[in-house]
Amino acid sequence: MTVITKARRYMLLLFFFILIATGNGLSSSLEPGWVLVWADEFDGAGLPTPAWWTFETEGNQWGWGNNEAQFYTDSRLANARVEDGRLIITARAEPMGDKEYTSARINTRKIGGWRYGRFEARMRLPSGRGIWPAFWMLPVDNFYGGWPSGGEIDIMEFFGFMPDNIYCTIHTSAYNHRRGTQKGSHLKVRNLHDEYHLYAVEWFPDRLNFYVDDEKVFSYEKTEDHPAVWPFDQHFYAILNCAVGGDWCYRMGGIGDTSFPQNLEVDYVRVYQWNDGNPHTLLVTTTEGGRVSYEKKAAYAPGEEVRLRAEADPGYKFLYWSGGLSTVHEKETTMMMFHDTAVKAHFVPEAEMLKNGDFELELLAWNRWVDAEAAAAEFSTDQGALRVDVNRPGKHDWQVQVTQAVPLAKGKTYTVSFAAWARRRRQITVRINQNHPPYAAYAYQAFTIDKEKKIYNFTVTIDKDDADSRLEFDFGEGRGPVWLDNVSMRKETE
Ligand SMILES: [Ca+2]
Ligand SMILES: [Ca+2]
Repeated sequence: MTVITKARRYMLLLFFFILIATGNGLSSSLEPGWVLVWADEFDGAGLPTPAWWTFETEGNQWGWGNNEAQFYTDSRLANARVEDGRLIITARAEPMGDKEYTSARINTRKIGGWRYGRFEARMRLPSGRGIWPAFWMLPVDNFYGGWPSGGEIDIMEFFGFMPDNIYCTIHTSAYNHRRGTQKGSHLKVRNLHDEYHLYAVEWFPDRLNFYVDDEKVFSYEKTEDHPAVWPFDQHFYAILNCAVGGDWCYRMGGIGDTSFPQNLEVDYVRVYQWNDGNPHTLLVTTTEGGRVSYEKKAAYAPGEEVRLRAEADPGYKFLYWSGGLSTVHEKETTMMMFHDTAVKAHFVPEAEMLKNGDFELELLAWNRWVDAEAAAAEFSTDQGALRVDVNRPGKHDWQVQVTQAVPLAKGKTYTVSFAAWARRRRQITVRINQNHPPYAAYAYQAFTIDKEKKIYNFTVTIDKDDADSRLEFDFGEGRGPVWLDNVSMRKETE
């Protein structure tokens, strides 16, 4: 379920007012326009609710980009448990994998994320050098590419080597810590470890305001209508974790003799949407191949729930939503009207294996990679097509590549087609290959493309089963911009 039902919401609201009435540590200054749409009060016992929370472990191999010292476990009570009305994430000094510490990192991505709203968590923080708890947000769909292009919202970060300081930060492709240009601020807060404090961000279409309790720490404004500056127009999900170590920590003297275990205690996470009191319009469109049924109205009351059901025509399948719903949302879903909203349902022919082959959703579903020691390239979308600017060609075509994962079945025939053009006549290569080392090719073909946009295709029968393979476009052998559009890969049906 993606959105809580009316009854559940009413209960939450009631609960919320009772808390205000009893003065139970809640921000008393919460403006009445905020409507609670989702919450986890952590009232149960055991693991955090599996329907809402996913344990993240895939970065254990590579240290999550910061050489972090912990091994995040999956569904292990010793590292994440709900107890006495709280979530407790525990960092422990114990070897696991090739790490010396264990901990947990959980996210709400499977709910589908939220666009705009107030996101808050009431938390009591662990302490000690090397301890790095965070409450933060990442995009559900990488429309603008991987980190940092998609954006990151750090509602609360605490670094054990900087006692009493809470950091609020945003990262985008123009402003990020890799460049040392991230935007943010910090606030001195007392009793971070003995008392609960409320950490919140209020996210509007044109600004992000960060708070600790009632105090505003930082505000980031949309100064330019460009995703490099403002990628915050997509759905984001929440993350809670307690990291240990990390590059900044090592530069500041390391983990030292901090005592373990250390607990991050979370009383609740709540998500609100802003009710501006106005009715809102809903525009529903579809691609070819299906329709959407819902109750059509000229305007919807603020907060009104609209049930949407996408239905594919014969020979087509539903792929995902875009606009007011993220691609995680099911084909039958409910949305609440807090903004004028446009939603689009995407359908493709049943035999189609690719997502976003028309680049209508920017770079969604496409992976980009450059062998940075040999070549340099930038990827963007340009008038609805993929644009690859090869600034420094490599020795090999595969040193600049765009890929999408596809499963292959032995004995099946596949047809790849695409439109391509380039500023100067050149070659590109299309490969169907392993999506894992040693990236062996099952099939490949080189194409000569020129200034004129043309459609190319090739058909191949694959002699192996491989669930983890991919379609790969290689651009590394020529300089200058290349465009790609309407990419399709279809499995021949008997
Ligand atoms: Ca609670
Ligand atoms: Ca297109």
